[in-house]
Amino acid sequence: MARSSQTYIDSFLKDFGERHAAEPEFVQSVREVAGSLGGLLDKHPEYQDAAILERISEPERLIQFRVAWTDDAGKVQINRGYRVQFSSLLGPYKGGLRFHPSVNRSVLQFLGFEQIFKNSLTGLWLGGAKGGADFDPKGKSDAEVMRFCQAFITELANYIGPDTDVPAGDIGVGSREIGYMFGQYKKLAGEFHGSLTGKGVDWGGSNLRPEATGYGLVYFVEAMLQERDDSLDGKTVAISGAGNVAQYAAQKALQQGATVLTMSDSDGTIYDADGIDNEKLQYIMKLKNAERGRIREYANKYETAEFKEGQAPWGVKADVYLPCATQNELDEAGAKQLVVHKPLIVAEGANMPTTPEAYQVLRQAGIAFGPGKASNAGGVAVSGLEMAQNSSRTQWSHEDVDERLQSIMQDIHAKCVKYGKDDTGATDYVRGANAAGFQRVAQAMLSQGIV
Ligand code: NDP
Ligand code: 2IT
Repeated sequence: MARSSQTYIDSFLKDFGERHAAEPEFVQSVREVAGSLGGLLDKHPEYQDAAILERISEPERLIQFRVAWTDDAGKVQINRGYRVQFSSLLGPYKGGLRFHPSVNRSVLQFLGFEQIFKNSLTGLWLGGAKGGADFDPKGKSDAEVMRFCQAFITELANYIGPDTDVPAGDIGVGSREIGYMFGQYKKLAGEFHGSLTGKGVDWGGSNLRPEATGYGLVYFVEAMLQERDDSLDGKTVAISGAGNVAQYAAQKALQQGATVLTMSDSDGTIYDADGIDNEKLQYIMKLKNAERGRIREYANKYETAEFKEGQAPWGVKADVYLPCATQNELDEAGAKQLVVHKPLIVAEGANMPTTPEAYQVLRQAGIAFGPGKASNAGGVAVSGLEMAQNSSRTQWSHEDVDERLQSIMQDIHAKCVKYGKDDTGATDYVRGANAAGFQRVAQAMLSQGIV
């Protein structure tokens, strides 16, 4: 006999929190999802009986391995590598690889858990996974990065494949790293197939994969604005981060007629009151992607800009905020700074950049909030399209992929509205995204039996 949903969720979260006391990010992400499911579990008592929540919050497999490599000075270096194969309910395990010193089991389990529901929302056949290593690419030579990537993928190679598990990029893993890993993987496998996404467009990659997360984020924001008969045209946008997601979010925001005021990295924020236009964005792309420089250099080049050392962009007044750097970068203090500017929207390009306390501040201020598993799903969606193109040995045009991406983001937005609309007619995008993503997973789990 099922208990009341809320009692059940509370008791589940209490047990989960105790079992994972040393994994705060993982607990945070599970809390966020489970906390949204009251209404859905009321309607589906069978989910409780089948222990869907208990099963889906336990990774199917967690692989940890040693990565040994040699630096340019000939010194032996050791890093810890991981792959969390979280759920294969909806397709091959799918999710990025992160190379950053902060990588650990907690961070990767949170990211893998998020990925299950994000991938579910895309409507594609994608399971959920995440992986990476506590390797810091900053300050490493190209040759060192190549040797590390080769050592890393040599260990992971036995566990991945086009129908098994398909990694891609994330923080610290871009086209350079995917190239080195693909080269080594292909040599080991003796076959050329789509076992990684984010490949170069001339050697198996999809058009628009580099742009997809940032562009998808802006398409999602446009859909949110359209709900209130508004658009990005003429709006000001503050972006955090200066990496892959931030760069292409900025590019698409400019195309939509917005003014981009900020970008940042872990040293601080550049604020350009005149706006970061296309030419200035090209400079940032070259600075970050080719020269691997720091965002502060922008303020040396452009007099209109100010570098705010050690600060995030939340103190700058804007209509739309797009956190695109990392988890928990928008905290309660940041949210309090931000709400003073009475923005329309905060939408997450990064995974879980908003702390639960910050989210409450935004919610109480009535700011529309796009949660990452919905708003940043464009990247993995185009990865899914890359897999489809690889399987059929074809390549779709830029326009074709863009059309599909727009349609997927609008579809995700519609699901959030369908599952998240409350009695007042307002949409709770967090509840909508979690309930819609969870339901597809839960139905698959019921159908596939206890395995
Ligand atoms: P990149 O490595 O290209 O860029 C990361 C950016 O975030 C850099 O500007 C980096 O600054 C900043 N950053 C990283 N860690 C921190 C930190 N601890 N504090 C402050 N700034 C930090 O990564 P992506 O753009 O690919 O990823 C950004 C976010 O988007 C991540 O949360 C990722 O999980 C998420 N995401 C990425 C997708 C993708 O397709 N790439 C898809 C969906 C989500 P610095 O150089 O100083 O470290
Ligand atoms: O967080 C994410 O969705 C990603 N890093 C992209 C994953 C993917 O497989 O393209």
